[in-house]
Formats: sequence, structure tokens, C-alpha cells
Amino acid sequence: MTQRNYKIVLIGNALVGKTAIVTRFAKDYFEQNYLRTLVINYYIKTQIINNVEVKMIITDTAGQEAFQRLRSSYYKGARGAIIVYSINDRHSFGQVEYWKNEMFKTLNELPIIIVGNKIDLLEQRKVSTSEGRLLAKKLGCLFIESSAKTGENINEIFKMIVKDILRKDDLISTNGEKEDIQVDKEEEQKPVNEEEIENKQQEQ
Ligand SMILES: Nc1nc2c(ncn2[C@@H]2O[C@H](COP(=O)(O)OP(=O)(O)O)[C@@H](O)[C@H]2O)c(=O)[nH]1
Ligand SMILES: [Mg+2]
Repeated sequence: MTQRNYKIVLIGNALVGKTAIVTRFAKDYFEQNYLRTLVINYYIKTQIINNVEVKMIITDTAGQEAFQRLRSSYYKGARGAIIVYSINDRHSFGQVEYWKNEMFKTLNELPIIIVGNKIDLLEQRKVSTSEGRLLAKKLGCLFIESSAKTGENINEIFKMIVKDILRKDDLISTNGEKEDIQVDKEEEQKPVNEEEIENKQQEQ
């Protein structure tokens, strides 16, 4: 099976839920690397996506939000980026474009997904879904809303960004719609097959 290692960076204002998102997704693996006096947290998770074994190395800030000069090393080597804002914080939404531009001082064009997090806070919503979608379209990014609290769409964030990177690496053909469907089927087949085996074993 084809294997790939992809570094994916998480950026966005402080308190929007970056750490909550990545720990929800990858809590099975956690590693800290000390960089000067600040810490970059690396989370590693491997998943089979579209028939490729993808090892995601996801970096989460630890205070770099406040230290611009430390951020270029944080971005280096990234193949994809997740820019997070919080749907109850208009300021964090307004900063999304800033984060994208800053990252592009270090990196060339790369797949980006914009994530509106904290959708469980229905009553406190200040940024509508269509506003989020419109901004993503304007910036040429993917878009999704999530809740790290309930887990809603958390896996989906990583699946979408990895698929976009795979597409860029020609590991998903451009008429990928068809292939996506095939792969989704394969993913579903595995547990079904295991169930079938179990059923067969019970029958015997
Ligand atoms: N209600 C709600 N709270 C969240 C969600 N994600 C994060 N939080 C909370 O928001 C605060 C900041 O989260 P954190 O992950 O540390 O943000 P970071 O600074 O971007 O890493 C914490 O109190 C979290 O518990 C979410 O989806 N829903
Ligand atoms: Mg954090």
C-alpha cells in the first residue's frame, strides 16, 4: 500500500479550540517537542484514506499565537493547514485571512480548510454558516463547521484536508468523485466483512 507522511498545521486565534480539535481527533498519540522556551505539540495519527496509508503529523501551537517571529518554523514543511475560528467570536473570524496570508510568507500554495468551531454553542452564534462558506470560497479554501465538544465533524476536517493533499499529489484522480465513492465503500466493507465472518463462525 502507498504510504505518505503529511505535516498538517493548525492555526487561528487563541481560544478558538485548536487544541480541543486535535486532541479529540488524535488523543491516542501525543508528543511534546521543546523548541526554545516554547512548546510545539505534535500529534500523530495514521489512517487509510483513499487506499493510501497516511501518517498525519499535526502540529498544535503552544503560545505561538502571540509570537510572530517563532511562527515561520512552525509552518515549515507543512503540506496542509487547518485555520480555525470560533462561530461565537467575530474577531477570530476576521483574523482568518490574516493567518492565511502570514502562512504564505513561509509556504507555497497548499490545501487549506477553514473550520468554524464550537457549533454546539447555538445561542451564542455570531458568524453564520453562509458567511463562513463565502469567505472560504473567496480565499480558495475548503470549509466545514465543527464542535470539538460534541465531536461533530472532527474526523471530517482531517479527511477533507488529507483528500485535498492526496489530490495535489495525484493520488486521487481529478475525476475523484467516482474514486471517493469506491473508497468509502471499501471503508464500510471492512467491518461488514468482519461481521459476516463472525456470523459465519456463529453458524458453524
Ligand atoms: N462549547 C465548546 N467549547 C469549546 C470547543 N472547542 C474548544 N472549546 C473550549 O474553548 C476553550 C479554548 O479551547 P482550546 O482548544 O484551548 O483553544 P486554542 O487556544 O485554540 O487551542 C476551552 O475552554 C475549550 O474547552 C467547542 O467545540 N465547543
Ligand atoms: Mg491551544
